Amino acid sequence: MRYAALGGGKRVRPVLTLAVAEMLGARDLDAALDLGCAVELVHASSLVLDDLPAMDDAALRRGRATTHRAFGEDLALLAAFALLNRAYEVVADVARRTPRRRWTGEDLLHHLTAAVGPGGLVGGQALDLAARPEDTGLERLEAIHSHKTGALFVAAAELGAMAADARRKDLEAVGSYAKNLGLAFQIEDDLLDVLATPEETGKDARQDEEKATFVRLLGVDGARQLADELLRFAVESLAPFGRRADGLVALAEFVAAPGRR
Ligand code: GRG
Repeated sequence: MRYAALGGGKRVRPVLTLAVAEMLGARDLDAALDLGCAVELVHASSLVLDDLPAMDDAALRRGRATTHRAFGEDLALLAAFALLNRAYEVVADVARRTPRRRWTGEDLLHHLTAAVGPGGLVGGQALDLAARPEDTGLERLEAIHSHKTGALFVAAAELGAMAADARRKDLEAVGSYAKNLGLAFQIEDDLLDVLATPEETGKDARQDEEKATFVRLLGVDGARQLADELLRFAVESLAPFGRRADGLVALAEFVAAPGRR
């Protein structure tokens, strides 16, 4: 579990949780940090599962052996389930110790678990496994990745908003930001798969070569354009927050950077 969760990674999702909580004036940033860590544990769990031989069969992740290559498939599976359950335990602990006016512990857990299940990571991965590149168009690709990647970004932002006891309309605004940010992030990930070296990405070369991807469908320039458009939409959702949103705008700029070499 420690190998899978602590071995590097950009920590974009927990940064999102914290930045949203801070922007919306959360008093208890420790609770927000714990919620961000719960999201990161879910993410780490999903990477272990995604790398397994039955899925992507990846050898390299974050610049070193994938968890199953280092510890065996049996322990990797157990670590993935344990990370997922630890994530839910962390959310339940936060709920137990922090009184909140608008959002209950059930709300926190519901938003995270829904992002993992059939309407989130698991559903997106199933759609991805079933997708044949030759008949996967833009709409389907967006559906795959708004589940596989976008849903956890949305949950990360919403948990940050809940930690700040945000009003529903603010929660929806940051959710819309995160949905577009998540999709743009996935497109940048696709761009890196073709433009960057394994030394730069820490992953196997051309891992997505056989898959339906935004770059395969739109080309490098078309994929960049779509990512830019999504990032513009993302930043537009932050208009109600004015300068308080500077941190989230900077996060969108960070997401746009890697595929631009
Ligand atoms: C039950 C948790 C669970 C998942 C089962 C395997 C699976 C379903 C889903 C896979 C989801 C997945 C791996 C999506 C890819 C998302 C993505 C862009 C990953 C790369 O994220 P980065 O760049 O990675 O944030 P680092 O290493 O920086 O943390």
